[in-house]
Amino acid sequence: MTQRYYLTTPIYYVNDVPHIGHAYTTLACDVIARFMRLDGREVKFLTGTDEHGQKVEKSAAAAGMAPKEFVDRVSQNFRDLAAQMGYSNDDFIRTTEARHIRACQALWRAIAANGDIYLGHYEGWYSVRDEAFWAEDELVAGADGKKRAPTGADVEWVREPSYFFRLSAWQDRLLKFYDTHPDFILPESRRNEVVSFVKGGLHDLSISRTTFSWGVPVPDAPGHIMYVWLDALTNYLTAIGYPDTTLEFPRLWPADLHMVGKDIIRFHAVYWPAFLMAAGLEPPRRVFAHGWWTNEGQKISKSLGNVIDPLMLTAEFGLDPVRYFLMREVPFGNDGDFSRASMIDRINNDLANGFGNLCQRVLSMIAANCGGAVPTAGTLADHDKALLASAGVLLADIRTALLSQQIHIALAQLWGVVGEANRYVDTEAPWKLKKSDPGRMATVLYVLIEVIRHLGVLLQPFMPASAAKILDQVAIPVGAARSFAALAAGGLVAGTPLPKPQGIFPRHEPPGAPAAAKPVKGKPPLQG
Ligand code: ME8
Repeated sequence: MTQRYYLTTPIYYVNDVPHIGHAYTTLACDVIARFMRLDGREVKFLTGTDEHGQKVEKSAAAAGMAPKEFVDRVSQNFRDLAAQMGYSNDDFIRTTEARHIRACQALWRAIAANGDIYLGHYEGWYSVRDEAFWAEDELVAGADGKKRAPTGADVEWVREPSYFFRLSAWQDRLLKFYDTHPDFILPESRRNEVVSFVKGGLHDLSISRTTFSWGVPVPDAPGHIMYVWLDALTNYLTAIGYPDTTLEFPRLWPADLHMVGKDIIRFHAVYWPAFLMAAGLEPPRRVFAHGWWTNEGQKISKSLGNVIDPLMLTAEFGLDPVRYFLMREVPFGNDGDFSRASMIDRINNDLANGFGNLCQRVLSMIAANCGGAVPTAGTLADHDKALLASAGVLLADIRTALLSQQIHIALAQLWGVVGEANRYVDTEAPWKLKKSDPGRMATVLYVLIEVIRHLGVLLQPFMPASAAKILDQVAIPVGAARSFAALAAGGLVAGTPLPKPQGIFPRHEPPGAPAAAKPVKGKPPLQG
């Protein structure tokens, strides 16, 4: 049976404009989704928008619009971003859809049937910006002396009738679950944080509000609107048809991966598994919380005016180089800083001088010296076999890295082989063999083009368009021959005609700078 892989991004609040942070989370999922598809799995990759709650209601009022009209407009921005970034999501969920209201109410009923919901009175601090309740001892004093949430958001005292979820009763069961599922939360530092939060004791959670109306009505409780996080988290079930057991739900649940930013780990790793277990459902298999991007050392915020627009970035540097930079620059899970200098460094060093140079040297030598066709290999020496073996084990290594969301490691492994292949070109110096030993030259170039085929196939999840160009140039047709299964199935066939080589990874030159020197015809462009 085909293995399945169900992965999700957070659903984004529509009151914000999409920025690099949102693009980052979805990109990480896109890379993993593409990898899993090429690896033969049935993939469902979900993203979408979180459209209910007080925060959205307020933003709509500020824009002078009815909430529904407002969310219809701004949700489109996120849908457009996904399309413009070429993300391969299989669905885009909106929490205002009928299918979602139905799922939320079904989940509520399942939790209530288990006796984990009771009616009470909520009195305490609420932050609309965070859509979160904060305990007195979690508050901090702001610069103006006013109490604030630990996130810096304003808090207000609210008192209203409310339904509660018996979260306090789940403390031991959650701790046991973390214990028996050591990989449920990654990275480990986040897991430790969550475990110590839960060990510190859990309060029952207010899960309905009566003072606003923009949300999912609580079933059989007029005037009560579901807490927006219970509503939002349920999207992961809605999208696979819950509660309808004839749809994808029984096959795809539990989800393999919820990818989130570190800001919302508590909701995903504490509340969500408790809600699910209370409803008799399994928690997801993995919650991975990645780090936070800053811009040239500064927090990214609308008020600082330094929000990075992913589309501007890709317009300047190209989509694939931006994908590479974001996934390679920062160990996935850590915080990262966006700097133009490091972006340009990565483009010129890793892409142009590294991978680009490898392709250009090898393909132009084949074009010039092997009649523009895949060369015929003679007997392979041990070091030829060693390089082919390094390329051969890459798939397994990258798979292992991606199954624990170590995206930067996967790329480092790929580039490790790029480096190894470039060194092999230097030491074998095929341009010297042209006269002295043309048979050996053909063998060396065969080994190299076969390595490039591996690298091109494995690059697809990370840089789809660049990988496609590489594969076009080594004459691998679109389709099954580009799947991972084809890697081991067989090498390039000697004599296959190759198209005229073309540059894959151009250098980034600042506007107005002289163009890089062109390689002299017939000589390899770089030998060092
Ligand atoms: O929290 N660096 O939505 P949201 C990295 N609706 N990632 C960032 C980032 C940054 N500077 N800024 C945002 C919500 N993100 C809820 C989620 S899920 C059931 C409901 C990313 O629009 C990161 O993934 O505030 C973070 O968790 C998410 O955007 C927050 O998106």
